[in-house]
Amino acid sequence: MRKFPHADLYCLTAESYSLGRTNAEVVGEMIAAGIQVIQYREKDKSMREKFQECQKIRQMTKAAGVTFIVNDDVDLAVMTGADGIHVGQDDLPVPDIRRLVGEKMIIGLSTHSPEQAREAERIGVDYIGVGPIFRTTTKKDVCDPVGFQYLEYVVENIKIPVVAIGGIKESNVREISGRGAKCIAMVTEIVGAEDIKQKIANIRSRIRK
Ligand code: 3NM
Repeated sequence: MRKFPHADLYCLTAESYSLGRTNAEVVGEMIAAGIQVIQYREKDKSMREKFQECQKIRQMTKAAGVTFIVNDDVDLAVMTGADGIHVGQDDLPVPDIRRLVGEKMIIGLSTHSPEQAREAERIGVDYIGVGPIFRTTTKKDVCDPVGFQYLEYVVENIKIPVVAIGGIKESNVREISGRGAKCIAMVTEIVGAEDIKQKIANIRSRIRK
């Protein structure tokens, strides 16, 4: 079985929310805080820039033993030796991506309904994103919040790993972990924190209490 690591938090990059820091700088802070899964997600850069950033972040994550996942761009994931690729419902079909990337690469899929979650399991996705739990403006064209009902459905019925995402903050994270989500993803709450290490420590103390 392909390995999506056990991880309490799943961090994503977004330079425009990072208070002037580069994606690589932010990733360095995340690694220093002990984050185990990092996704490169960057909507506003050229392919060449993204390639160069992913090469650097791949080096950093590899040295630290951190799982590195690339959003959307299968070519970028393959060419930089990422551990995984994350796609959405309107991206290339997962079985076709699987043929291209082979059995070892992790494939993650964003899902927004029980039907999509069951289909993800059927076609061999390694983990699903479940969201948006709360309203978020970080992802453009995202659907309305799916709320707790869909989260509770996947926790009870889906066997592959689940990553809750969308509008999750230090202030509401316990509502998510308390409903059985083992892995929680945040973008702006973490990249937009002045002190990323302290923010991650605060979030963890909320999850574990
Ligand atoms: N995917 P923030 S919501 C990247 O529902 C992403 O699939 C979502 O950003 C989904 O933590 C989202 O800043 C953005 O709300 C989450």
